[in-house]
Amino acid sequence: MGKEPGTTKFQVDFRRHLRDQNISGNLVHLLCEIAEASKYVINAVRTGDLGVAGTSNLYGEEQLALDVLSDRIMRKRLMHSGVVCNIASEEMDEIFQVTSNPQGMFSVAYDPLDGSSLVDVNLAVGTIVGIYQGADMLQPGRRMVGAVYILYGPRVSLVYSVGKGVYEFTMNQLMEFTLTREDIRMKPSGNIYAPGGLRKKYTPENERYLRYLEDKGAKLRYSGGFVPDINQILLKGNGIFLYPALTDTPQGKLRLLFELNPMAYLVEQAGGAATDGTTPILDLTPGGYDQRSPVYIGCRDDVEKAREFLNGNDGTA
Ligand code: FDP
Repeated sequence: MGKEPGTTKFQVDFRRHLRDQNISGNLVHLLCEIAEASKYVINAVRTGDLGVAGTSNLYGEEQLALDVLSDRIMRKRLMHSGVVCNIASEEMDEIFQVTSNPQGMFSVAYDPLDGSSLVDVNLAVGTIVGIYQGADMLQPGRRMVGAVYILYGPRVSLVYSVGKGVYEFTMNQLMEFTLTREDIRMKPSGNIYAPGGLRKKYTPENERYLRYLEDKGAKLRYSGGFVPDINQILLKGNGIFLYPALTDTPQGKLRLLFELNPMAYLVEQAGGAATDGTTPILDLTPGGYDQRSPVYIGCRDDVEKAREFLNGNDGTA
């Protein structure tokens, strides 16, 4: 809080903003703990060891020392928050139970360092978090009580929603998050596209959809990091990100609990949409913590168009 040197604008910090949102004190506390943890993660990203950890995660992916460290930072903070009963992380093999009494507690699913293959080339990465009331995380994402991501780019920003709109905070020189955008809204349709996965493995329906986007003049904007790619689309209010089913991986790549649900929650809150091609992402019931899903996420009309192409209703069949 207070005035930033050189400006006359009153800075609204994260905690103060949350207190005005009419949400429980426990949820305010949890969100502030997540924001605090991100300060240590960015410090690790900026100065930590870029090498491999010599371990692999649940998906058989080699873990970087930074993946392991970021995971530890997040987990410790959540464990000691006093308001979390269960923790699931993309980097852990099983659920970490903090307490067996979920009364008044939250469960948290997170990806501590998404896009970590970009760390060694100094591109933007992020942390993604989904918050559930009680002990159960294997329920449709629509039942989440909040979602957050933190983007570690040239600046550090935090975007969150607790179902009352989407807000962006940016870290200042004192490492405080101050409000930079309120009530972020997406346009009905856009002209940016971010297509994940190898294109030669796209199915004919997906290939036709991509051609449709290109023919309508959409610009390619794909960094290979889910957080910065979604951040661009969400904050510009413009465009679509897709990671479709590939011919050899029908479930695509991205994980429902750790990546898709939190982003779908934020994008829907901003007036956008997210589907797996048939069903809204937030209505999918996860079969397990490691469930993946194809995804089309962004401006409402562009997502609807993807659904039409995938279901053969695009007029070309
Ligand atoms: P990464 O493997 O670098 O961690 O799910 C992780 C992710 O990156 C996303 O951040 C990104 O959108 C996607 O994978 C990129 O996958 P492709 O390289 O197959 O496009």
